[in-house]
Amino acid sequence: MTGRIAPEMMRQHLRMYLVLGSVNCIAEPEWVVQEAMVGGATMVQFREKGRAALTGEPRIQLARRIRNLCRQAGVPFIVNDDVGLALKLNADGVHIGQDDESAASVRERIGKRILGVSAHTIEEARRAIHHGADYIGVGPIYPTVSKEDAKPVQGPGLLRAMRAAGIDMPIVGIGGITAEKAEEVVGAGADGVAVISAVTAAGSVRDAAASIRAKADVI
Ligand code: 3NM
Repeated sequence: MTGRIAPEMMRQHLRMYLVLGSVNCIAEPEWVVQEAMVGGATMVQFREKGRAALTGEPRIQLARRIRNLCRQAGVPFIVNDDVGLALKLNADGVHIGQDDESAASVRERIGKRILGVSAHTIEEARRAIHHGADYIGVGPIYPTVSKEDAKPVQGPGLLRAMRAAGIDMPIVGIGGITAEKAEEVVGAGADGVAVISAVTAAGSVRDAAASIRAKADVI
C-alpha cells in the first residue's frame, strides 16, 4: 500500500467489525476470531481490557496469534490503544479513544496504517478527521455490558446528526449492537457495526457473525 487507506475501502472493512479480548470470550479467543471470520467479520480489533485482562508476554502472544489468523484470512487486524504493540506486531492499524494519546501524535507514529478514533459528539468527530483518523467509532448507540466507563447511550440519532452535519468519513457504530439492531444502525448512516458480546457470547459465533453481517450489508 503506498498511501493511506481509501475511504471506500475503509467503509467495506467496517461492515462487520469484531472487537474482542480474552475477557469477552467464553471459548478460546482464537477460535472466536476464526469462527467470526468464517461467518463474515470484515475487520478485527484486539482490545485486551478489564480486570481479568492478560498482561505482559501472554497478552502479546495472544495478540500475535490473532494477528496471524487475520493475516491468513486477509482481514485487517487493529490494536486498541497500544501503539507500541501495534508497531511491534506490524498491525494494520490502531484504534484510540478520546482519553488516549492524541490522534495527531498517533498518526505520526503509525504512518499510513489505519487510525480509528472514538467520537461521541460532532465536535470530536471533526477533530478526529482533522487529526488524521481514517474512521470514527461512534457509541454507545445502545446500552452495553462490555464497557464499564461507557458514555451515556446516544441512540442512532447521533449517527443521523453527524451525517446531517456533513461528516461523510467512514463511521462504525458501537455499543449494544445485535443482529436485530444492525439494520437500524446502518440505516442511520453508519458504514458498519462494531460488536463485542453479540458475537463473543453467542451460542454459535459463526451464525451470529453471519446474521449481523447480512443485516449490515443491507444498505
Ligand atoms: N466502545 P458490545 S461501547 C468497546 O461507546 C466499546 O465507544 C464503546 O460492546 C463506545 O457490543 C463498547 O458488547 C462496547 O455492547 C461494545
